[in-house]
Amino acid sequence: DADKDNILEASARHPKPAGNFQYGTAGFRMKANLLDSVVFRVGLLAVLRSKKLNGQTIGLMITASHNPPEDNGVKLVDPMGEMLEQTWETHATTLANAPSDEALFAAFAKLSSDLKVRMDSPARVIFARDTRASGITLAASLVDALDALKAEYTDYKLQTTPQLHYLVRAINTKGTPHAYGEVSEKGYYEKIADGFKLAMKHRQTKGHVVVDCANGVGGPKLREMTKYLASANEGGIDIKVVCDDVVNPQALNVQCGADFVKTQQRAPPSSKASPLERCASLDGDADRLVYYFIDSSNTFHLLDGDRIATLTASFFADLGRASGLIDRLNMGVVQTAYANGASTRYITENLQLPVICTNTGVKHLHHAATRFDIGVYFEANGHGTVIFSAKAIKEINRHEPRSPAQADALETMKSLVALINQAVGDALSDLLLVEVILAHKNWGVQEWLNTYVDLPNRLVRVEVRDRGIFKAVDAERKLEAPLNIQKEIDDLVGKYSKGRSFARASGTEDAVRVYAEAATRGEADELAAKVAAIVQ
Ligand code: NG1
Ligand code: ZN
Repeated sequence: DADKDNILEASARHPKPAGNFQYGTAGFRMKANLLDSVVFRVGLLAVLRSKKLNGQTIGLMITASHNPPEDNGVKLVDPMGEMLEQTWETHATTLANAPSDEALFAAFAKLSSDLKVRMDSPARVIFARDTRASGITLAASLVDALDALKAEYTDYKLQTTPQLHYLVRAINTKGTPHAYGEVSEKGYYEKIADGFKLAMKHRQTKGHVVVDCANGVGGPKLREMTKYLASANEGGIDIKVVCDDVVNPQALNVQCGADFVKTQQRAPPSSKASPLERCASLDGDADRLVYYFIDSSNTFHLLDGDRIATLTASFFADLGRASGLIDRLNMGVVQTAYANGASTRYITENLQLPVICTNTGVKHLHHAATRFDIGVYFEANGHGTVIFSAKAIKEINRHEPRSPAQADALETMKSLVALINQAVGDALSDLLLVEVILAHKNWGVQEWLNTYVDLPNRLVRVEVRDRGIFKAVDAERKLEAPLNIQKEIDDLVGKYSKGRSFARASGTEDAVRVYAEAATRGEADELAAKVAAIVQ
């Protein structure tokens, strides 16, 4: 039939190179020169997915986030702006690995019949890319797939990953009671800026915030967003954008950005931060955010995803109490095993909120957070957000405040529902969220840091012969295979005060990661080294 001829003809222009591809935690990610056929084939799958969902719009993002400039990647976004449903990840892997054009068509036809896709349903896809040089040609490969199957599509060109998620959700909820916002980039800024302005009524940010944009798409987009925000002296915000060179594609994520700051535990070398100056870093596609500062004795302090989670959770608990809604909404925090033990303890003991620990990867955290009415989730690396249940939205909207103080807290709560990108972790939205909270608490970075003391910790990457043999259980905190390894780790951990350690195979790199924390720096390093030796 026509689809067959079109797929075969188009696929011939996108031959598959040797190698095995896998749709992992972050979609497909690799050297950009290997991605042409992968993107083409993911395009075919996006069409199937949209048809399967009766023409709801599916998103496709071309990015490799914090990875080097010569890499790229592709991932799909489901109708509500969530990550692609997990069972479909396997289908993506199947299509990507079909050895020939004929095999690709056969796999495509089998999927559409197995999944009972009605091929006469409409298909709608939107897509965007980060600033990588390879993005334009990869988008053209995608268009080839969409044209072959006569799908409707819109190219949103340069967007942050969370902006694309926003657009997908806005399109699919348009005209419904759950409408998310105007379907445009402008609509995205307006929604966030309106929430921010309302949350900042009668409040002021202290000084300015310097934002390192990893020389990625976050730079121009953050500049654009500031146009929608009032200046600091009008109750707005003073954002100083740095590391925003998007002219030289080789600069992306190099010596700057959230991943650099988190893994190196230091400021970008180009930083001119003065003591106590509020600094933040985004990653290459602006879905991760970390804060940091240097203190008066020039010591660097990182305020990572755990810190953003604790700050946010504490603020929502405050708002819950102050608005009178606390008894009607259950709140909680979702973390992974990489969260610093001190943060977990602060949440459970000081904030008296429940914590759920899940597997690594935001889709797991997001899913677990739906169990709360107000669910705060962050990975330690700075990727996360807050989500509100339908019940929470209803309670917040219908609550009758009994005092001016309740009314004020309720208004702040409502404004944050608009400000927060509930579709996915969003560095731009998270940045404003943090700024709002600091302004409300009248805190600077030092007060924020003072809430608790992080346990010294160490993360090491261990190259092993076959990471496939490492099978983790219990939210990746224990290894059930290879046999007996866990007992060795447990015995070792028992010898350290406040010791905790675990090993798991990375989902994105060919390595095992070992994490350890303990009462002192020396002990944390030693424990990590010893567990690494067991794993090796
Ligand atoms: P892996 O490689 O599976 O550890 C890393 C990050 C995750 C997550 C994914 C996706 C750490 C320890 N791991 O996963 O948090 O962000 O990449 O990008 O930071
Ligand atoms: Zn990212």
